[in-house]
Parts: sequence; C-alpha cells; structure tokens
Amino acid sequence: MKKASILIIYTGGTIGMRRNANGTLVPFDFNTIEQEFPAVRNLNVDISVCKMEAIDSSNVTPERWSELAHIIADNYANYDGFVVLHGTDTMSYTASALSFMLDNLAKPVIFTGSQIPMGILRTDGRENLITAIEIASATDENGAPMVPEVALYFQNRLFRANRTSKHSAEALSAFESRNLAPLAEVGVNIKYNNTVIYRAAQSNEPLRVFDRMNDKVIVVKLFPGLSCESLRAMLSIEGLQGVVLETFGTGNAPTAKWFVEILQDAISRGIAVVNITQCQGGAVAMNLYETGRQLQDIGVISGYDMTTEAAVTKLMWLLGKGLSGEALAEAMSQTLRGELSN
Ligand code: ASN
Repeated sequence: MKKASILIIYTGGTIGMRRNANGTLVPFDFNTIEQEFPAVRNLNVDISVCKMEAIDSSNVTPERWSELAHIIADNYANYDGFVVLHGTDTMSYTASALSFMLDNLAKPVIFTGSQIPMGILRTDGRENLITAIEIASATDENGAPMVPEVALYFQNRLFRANRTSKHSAEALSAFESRNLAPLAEVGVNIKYNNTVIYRAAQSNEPLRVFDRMNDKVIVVKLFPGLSCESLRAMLSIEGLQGVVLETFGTGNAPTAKWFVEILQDAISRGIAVVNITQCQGGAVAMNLYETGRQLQDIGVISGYDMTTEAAVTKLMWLLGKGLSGEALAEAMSQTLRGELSN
C-alpha cells in the first residue's frame, strides 16, 4: 500500500517542550520524531516537519492564522494530510479560524497539542501526536481521506475543530464539543463516526485561502451588574464592526431600557451583534422568553449553538469578506463549515 505523506506543522505550545540534560525545558526537535518515537515508523507514513516560530498560544494573532493557512495551501498538493501542533490555550480559536479560511478543503487538517510537555515521562503529547498522524493519514475503502476537514484530536476523541472549546486547565481531556458528537473515538481501535464527519468539497475546486480577517470585533459577556457605562463604552469603540454577545441561557438578556437602547443604537450604526449563549452546551432560541425576543426584535443575530471561538472567527471572516446587514446576518446564522446545528 502506498505510504501516506503527512506534514507536521509545529507552532509552539507545551507539546514542543522537553527537558535537556540540565533538567530545563527546551524546545523539542520534531525533525528527530522518528528516532524519538520509533512507533511512528509502524504507521506507514512519510513524515515531513515544518516549523513556525514556536510561541505560547496566548500570543497567537490573526496574522499567525494567515501564515499557517498559507503553509497548508503551499504544501497542499504534496501531502495527504496535515497535523498542526499548537498550544492548547487558543487552539480552538486557531482551528476554528482555519476551518473558515480554508475554502474547498478536502484533506485532513488535524490539530493537537498536550497538557504535559513532550519531555516529561507522563506526557499526553506522545499519544496525541501519534494518533493525530494516524487519523490524518487514514483513508476509507475508496482511498478517500476519512476526515477531510479541520479537526482537533485530544485524549482519545476527535472533534470538529470549530465545535470545540478548551474546558479544563488541568484535565488531560482538555477539550469539549458539547453540541456535536465526536468525529471519532479512540480505544483499542479508532472508531470513526461517519455520519458526523463533514465532507464539504465534493467539487474539484482548488483549495483557496481567504485570510483577510477583520479584527474590529469584541466579545461582551453579560453578567448581573454589567453597568450602562461599561456597555456603552464598549459599544462606542471607534471603528467597531462586530460584537459577539454572550448571553444567559437560551439567549436571554436584561430587559432594562438602557440595555436595549445601547444595543439598538449600535445596530443602527451598522455594528453586527451576534447572540450566543455563555452556557457550555445548548443553543440560543431568542423567541422562547421575552428577554430573548426583544433582542431578536432589534436585529440581534442568532448564533444558535456556536462556540465563542467559532462565532468570533466566523464574524471576523465574514466582515473581512465585506459582508454587512442582511447578508451578514444570513451567513452568520447558517452553517458554512458545520459550525452550528441549524
Ligand atoms: N500555554 C500553553 C499554550 O497554549 C498551554 C499548552 O499548550 N498546554 O501554548
């Protein structure tokens, strides 16, 4: 059987750390991966490594997303799949952003990382890396990739990337996808959940990168006691174009007159306001209670069951494409990359 070729793109984060002879944590050299983990040789894959400047993922910016998207596009024809090693802290943001930026993606892009550095005996990075490579190279009986989408593998579960959030700073199973079942579960075997896997590009359109993300976006998380002054100040930011509003429960917010008026004023100035729930799971349904319906009435857009990570990156991407008004609202409320269940 022909060997699959996989490009590992190393971007930084805990997974890339090992102890040197003095016991200090230093970057791991992924070029020597086959010597470090001979098990990789049993995978029947040819591995190449591309290293970006290694950073802690708290320092990630949209420019890094763009750099990463272009590395994938530039190497797209030469590899069967891609494994992106990334810090866990903002992995769901980068992976969500990439799911939108890569148009007509038809090959696996599997993000992974670790909670414990690679160089520590009890690391979770080794298993995450080896299984991510195996998933990126897996094909079905027709030779087509098993997972032709941007996915995130962590601790025995493969998720659609734009459905994930980092939910634990401590647990080794650091990621959750509360509104969509895993794409695969890993035990003795890797069990793919074929009905959930997203197969977008059945056409032969070439991969395209759209990387003009518009960063004139903020997240506003509601809490009892949020003052009129604070909300007004945030929504008066010069040049602001989009707000992801993290509301209560099924998309509810205070009915206070000042609250509704500030949002209404922002919307009348052309700012897109997207309603997502600050609950970990479930969806916005603005017509369920009066406290949600008033938002719908003034033109707040429903983000349904999107994560904050998906809503922010999707809004940046759509605004970057120049969408506004009705067209933006429609695109925001529709699934474009399997990011919401509507
Ligand atoms: N601070 C690290 C990062 O996100 C955390 C990790 O990778 N586990 O880069």
